[in-house]
Formats: sequence, structure tokens, C-alpha cells
Amino acid sequence: MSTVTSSAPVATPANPLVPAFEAALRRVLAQQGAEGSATAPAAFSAAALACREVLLQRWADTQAQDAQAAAPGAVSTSRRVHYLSMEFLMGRALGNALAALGLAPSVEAALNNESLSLGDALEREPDAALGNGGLGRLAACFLDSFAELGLPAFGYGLRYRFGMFAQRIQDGRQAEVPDDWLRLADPWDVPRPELRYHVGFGGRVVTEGGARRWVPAERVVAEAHDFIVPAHHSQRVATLRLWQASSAEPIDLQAFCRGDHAAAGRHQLAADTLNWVLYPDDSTEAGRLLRLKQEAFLVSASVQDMVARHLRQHGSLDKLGRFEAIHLNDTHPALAPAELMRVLLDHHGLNWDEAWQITREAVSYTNHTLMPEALETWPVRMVEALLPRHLELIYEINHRYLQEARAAGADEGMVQRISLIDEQGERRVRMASLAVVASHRVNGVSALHSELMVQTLFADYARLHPERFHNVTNGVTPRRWLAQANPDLSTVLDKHLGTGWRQDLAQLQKLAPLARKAKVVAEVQAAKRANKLRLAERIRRDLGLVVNPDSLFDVQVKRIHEYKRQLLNLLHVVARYQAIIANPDAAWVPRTVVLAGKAASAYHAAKGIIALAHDIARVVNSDPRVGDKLKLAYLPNYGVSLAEIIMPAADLSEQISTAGTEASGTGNMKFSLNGALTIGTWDGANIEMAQAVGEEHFFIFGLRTEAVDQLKALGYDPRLYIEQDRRLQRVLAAIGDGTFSQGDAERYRWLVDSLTQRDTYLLMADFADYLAAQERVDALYADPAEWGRKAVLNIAGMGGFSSDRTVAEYVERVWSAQSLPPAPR
Ligand code: 26V
Repeated sequence: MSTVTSSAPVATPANPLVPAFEAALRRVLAQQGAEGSATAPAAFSAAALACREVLLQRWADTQAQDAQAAAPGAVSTSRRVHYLSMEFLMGRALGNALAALGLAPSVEAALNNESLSLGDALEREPDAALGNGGLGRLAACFLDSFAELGLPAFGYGLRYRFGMFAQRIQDGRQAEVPDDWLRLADPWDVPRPELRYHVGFGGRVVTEGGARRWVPAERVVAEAHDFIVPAHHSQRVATLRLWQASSAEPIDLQAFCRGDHAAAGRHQLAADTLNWVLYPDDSTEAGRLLRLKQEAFLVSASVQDMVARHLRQHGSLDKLGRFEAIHLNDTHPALAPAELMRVLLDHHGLNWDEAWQITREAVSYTNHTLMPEALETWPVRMVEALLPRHLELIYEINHRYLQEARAAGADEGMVQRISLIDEQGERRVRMASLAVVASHRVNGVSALHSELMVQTLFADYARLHPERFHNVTNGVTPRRWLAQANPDLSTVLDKHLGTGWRQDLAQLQKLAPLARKAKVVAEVQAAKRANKLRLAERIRRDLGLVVNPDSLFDVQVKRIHEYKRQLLNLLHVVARYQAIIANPDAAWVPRTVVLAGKAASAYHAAKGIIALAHDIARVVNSDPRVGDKLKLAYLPNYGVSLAEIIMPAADLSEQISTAGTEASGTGNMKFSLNGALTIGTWDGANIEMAQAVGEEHFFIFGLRTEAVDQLKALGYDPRLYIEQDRRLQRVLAAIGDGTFSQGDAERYRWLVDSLTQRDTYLLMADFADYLAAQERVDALYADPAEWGRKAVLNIAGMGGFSSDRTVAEYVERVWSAQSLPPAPR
């Protein structure tokens, strides 16, 4: 299987890269051949190393171009973007690099000469899974668009030794295994030993000559490792700069000589620990101090790197905010404004007003969730112990901000609400408040989310500074999520639309009139069937389960969270199972329900949902009365590479969060772009997608946000819904009586209790409407021509959901010099 054959059309017969590339490839293969026989891993590293040479040259050229554009006197409208994120969910890089460089055909030929296959080589690459979910994958799509749009931009992150854990399923339960993604040498890693900065922790602040100076107790060195992201239609690249910590102190030789090796390496170990893991747990207290340290480390190294580059290019700091943009991907890097203030005040001697003006011009912030449990706050005592100077600066920012607010008429209640410090109980720093106060722009990630953001979470700030708040709806890169992941569909699109959609996704519109042509619909359906066969093979390989490729592939893949309601999906599976048993001879539309996703390791309810899915699957899949009328497949270890197989193969995309809870979603876009129809609630970006595609081509169901709020305000009682619905009663009874848990009626009692007593996410209230929508799905699927027509219209409507459009809007509204108020001087 080759996933890059429909690569971008840069691959002309006279691709000038080819001769040098082939020579490099032959050299590496020969070396490896001499050391043993050439194998798929050898083929992978040979191809990657050969790409690396080209990328390094492009990196140097891009930096030179950008330095020229930033030179004093040059007219440049877009500021250089520094995208700070604790997560970048990159996935594999080789297929993307080959597609971008137009080198796939020549590598394929070279490998075939050695009896190797490109598909096998691609499969050897571990995913770079330096992220948890949507937020991290969005950052990865943005890097692709930065390169493609030629934006001078850096992603800044941490070089985690272990990425997102690998998920194993043992006895139907999730087990977490460390993801040792760097166990093989990483061919993409470009160490930059010349880019090193000191980062301090702890200690105290002293006054010297009237100025405050921080004397940290511990110092680590941050060293840059670059990962180069190529554009597909130009020679430009974007840089992902990942920081690696090492100790600034050498080993303690005296301790070593005493034989106390642990004490001798203490500093080194403390520094190493910083890079050990990406926090997979968005929901525990454990390791929080280390997490805060990681955030401070990312922020300090990145801000120092930016200031150093700016000084090299401009010689002074007064215009820093007009040339450099610092973007906070959620609040995880929200210490950045405090760090920038520290550098400007303490290292460069600026006064407060100058430093604050620069900081506010530079900083902007994206909020990615309104869920109160996910809002980051840090105990004041923790910040004080680790970052005493930053805490002083946060206090001063707060003091001045609250004074201004009082002067503008804020009462004490308001002052308490907008304060950067939460004074209730243990005092805590509110990171979202710091991010809003220090930013000139704040945005949400879909129209609904941005609106709710200013009505709820940031209502006070929005009243005080309405001009700060904007919406920028998320998008996904069509290069990875259509061209690379779905070569068959890409070929169909190329034939009818030309190849330009890779750069300008809006061209998909041209497909809409072709939805009436049976031949075009049939071609799209043939591509879908090929992708379904590929997924069916993966399900057989991973689960030993045989599924019917002509059944309706009904797919929900994403992190497991109660608000995303994978449980509602399971309730439907059980209801359908019971209905099939009750009436096996009815004309059932065969369905394969596919689930995948990881649960945070301490998130017990989410893990319970995974267990229930496996328990239901065991019973349903082995019931001879059911056959292929219904199958449930839970694919383990969901990640970017698995998503690349799943997205193109789905008929139906499940986007069923409780209205008002999913900030945007991006999986929803990937599915629809690949020709799935969506069953979804009026939530996040589902709304804008339905409007773009036409609501009549969407399966919309469920309560809308206002209705959810109203119901909750009136005192929601799930029992009222259960009492009225016999199907719901039977489903809950079966889950509660051990039907799926080998007679163990205790196993899911907590779950049934929670649904009948609290049902925080309103599954009971939406159940009947969800089932009705599923019936409409069945009816439409029974009419393949009509289903196919709507699938084509879904693809055609997705032109607006490219991350190129998203990034262009960030440039226009957030990152351009024009988005700043005129300079006072
Ligand atoms: C959410 C929650 C919800 C309650 C329990 C704890 C917890 C922890 C983390 C999160 C999500 C944090 C941020 C995040 O990943 N947001 C996702 O960002 C995507 C890109 O903007 C967006 O498409 C998703 O809707 C949003 O959930």
C-alpha cells in the first residue's frame, strides 16, 4: 500500500531534486546493505536522511529570506509568529516530506530496485505523538499551513522523551504503555547546539541598586532541536523548535568519588526529568509541580530565543511588539507575558510602561475549552516557590489592571471576578485571566464557542475590552487529511477539479454541480469502498474480527470524555442489538460501529466506557442471531496514523457532544472532507459545517445550547425521559443486570446510577432524538445513489475548513501589524 502516490503535483518529470536525492539514497542504502541486508527500517531511514539534506537547505534559504524581510527598512506586514504550545501531534513525517518534495515516485523506484517497498518503509516510522488530542493536532496542521502560506513562523514546544502513551487493551481494559518514539534515531531531528539558553527555577529575588533581580536556586540549559516542516507548493519550510533540558551544573565529582552516584548525577537527573513525559492526564493533581516546571521551561527558552533573534535583526527592543507575535495555544504557555516582562525589565532595563506596551502588542491567546474542570490555575505557593520573580510581576500586572478597572467603574464583585488571583480557599493564579489581560487578541475556535466564551467564561473581560475578542474557526490541512490519507479520492478530485484544491480548498465547491452526475458519484463511492476494505483489513488484523465492507461504517474516534458522549453511541448499539434480536427478519441495514480513543489514565469514568464498549462488543459480535447486521469494533491505540486509515473509510461520522461543550472539533472536518455524512449535535464547528454543506445533508439531532441551559436551570431529571421510553428502559436494564458483564450486575451499577440520577451530559434527554436520526441514516443508506450524492455534497461543502483559511484569518485578525492600534510614538 502506498499512501503517497497522489502526492502534490510538484513531481514533474524534471524534478531538479531527483539526481542528488537518488545519489544520497543509493549511498545510504549501500552503507546499510554492506552492514547486512537492506530492510524496511533501513529503507525508512535512507529515505528520511535523503529528504533531510534537502530540507536543511530549504531551512537555510527560508531563514535567509525571513531575515531579509525583517531587516530594518524592509516593508513587512506579517509579524514573525512564535506559536507556543505544550503539544504538537505531528504523526509520521516521511510520507509528508516525500509528497512535499515530489520525491515519492523516485524513492519508490529506487526501493523497488532493492526489492523493498515504499509502503513498508513508511510503516516503520513511529508517530511523533507529542500531544493529547485536538489541540495538539491543530498545532501540527498550523505548522503545515505556516509553511504553505510562506508565513515567517516558528512552533515552539518541548522534546518529550515519551509522547502520548500507547494504549493496549488487556481483558477489555485500557492499559498505558510508555511511547518510546525516539528508540530509533530520529532522522528528522536537527540539533542546534549553538542555540542554548539558561532557565532558572526557585531561589529568591533581591534588590540591587533599586532594581529587582532574581537569583534562582537551580539552573538548567535549554537546547534547541529543530524539526523542519516543508511546504508542498514552494521551497519554504516552517520550523518546529523543541527544547531539550540538560543541567547547567556538571556532575558532583566529589560525590561520585565517594561512590554516591545518585547524588553525583542529581542535577542531571532533575534536568532530564523535565523532558520525560507529555502529561497524558488532563485530569489529575499528580506531577503538577513538574508540569508547571515544563510550562515555565518552554516559555522561558522560547521568549529568550525570540528576544535574541529580534535583537540580532533590529538592534533594539522598542519595536519588538510590532515585529514579533507570541501566540499562546491555550493557557499552558500563559507565563510567557510574565517572562517577557522579566526579560525586558530585569535584563534590558526598560520601564514598566514600555515593557507592558511591547508585551501586550506581542501576545495573543486562543481558548480551546469552556469546561470549568479543564481551566488551568496554579496555587500561589507553587508559583512562588518555583518562579518568585514571575509571581511578583503577576501581582504587579494584577494590581495595575484592577486599578484601571476600578477607575472604569468596576464594583468589588467584578474586581474579584476579574482578578488574576482566585482568593477563595487556597489562593491560586488564574492562567486564563493572565492570558486575557496580557493579550491584545483572544479568540475561540468556532462561531458558537467564541460566542459562548464572551457570554460566560470571559463575560466581564468582554464587557471591558470588546475589541479584544474574536472568532477563528479551526481547520485541517488538506495535504495530510485528503491528499496523503486518501489517494483514491484525490485521484477522482484531480480528474474532475484539477489539482489546485491542495492549495486552495475552496475549489471543492466546483464538485457540487457534479453531485448530479451518477458517474462522478460512482467514482467517489468506489474510492470509499477501497478505503473501507483497507479499514476492514486493519480491523481483522488488530481484533480478529471480520466485518462486511458493504455494511455502513459508523465511526466515532476521539479522546474518551463524558461530554463527547461515546456512551450515547453505545446506548444506541445496545438498543439496535435488542431490536435485531426481537425482530431478526426485518430489513436491517448492516452496520459496523467503529470506536477508538484513549482515556486519561486517571479518568475512571472514561476507562469504564472503554470497558463497557469491549463488553458489549464481545456479546454482540459473537451472537449468531446478529451476524453482520451489527458489529462493534474498538480499535486500540488511536493516533494520527490510525486516523489516516479510519477517516477515509467512514460512511457516518459521529459528532454527538452535548450542545455547548465541544469547542470546535476537527475530526468532524476530516471525516466530511473524506466523504462521510455527519450525525451530530448543534455544537462546535458542526454548526458551521452543516451551514456550509446544507442542513438537509446533515443528520442533526438533540437539544441546542439554550435548551440545554434552560433544562438545567429548571432542574433536569433524567428519570422523566427514562419513564417515557421503553427502549431506554430495556437498554439500561441490560447494562445494569450483567447481560454484557458475564452476569456481574455490579460492574456497571455506577454507570447506570449516574445516568438515572445525574446524567450530567443529558444523554437521556437526547436519546430518543438520536435514535430517530439513526433511523434516518438507515433509510438513506438503503438508497446508495442518494447517499452517494449527499456524500459528494459534503465534500464539496468543506472548502472553508482548511487550516490555510484558518491561519490566513489569524494573520488578518491577530498576527498582522495592522491588527495593532497605531503606535503611540
Ligand atoms: C477538556 C476537558 C474537559 C473536562 C475534563 C478535563 C478536560 C481536559 C482537557 C480538555 C481539553 C483541553 C483543550 C483541548 O484539547 N481542546 C480541544 O481543542 C480543539 C482544537 O481547538 C477543539 O477542536 C476541541 O473541540 C477541543 O476540545
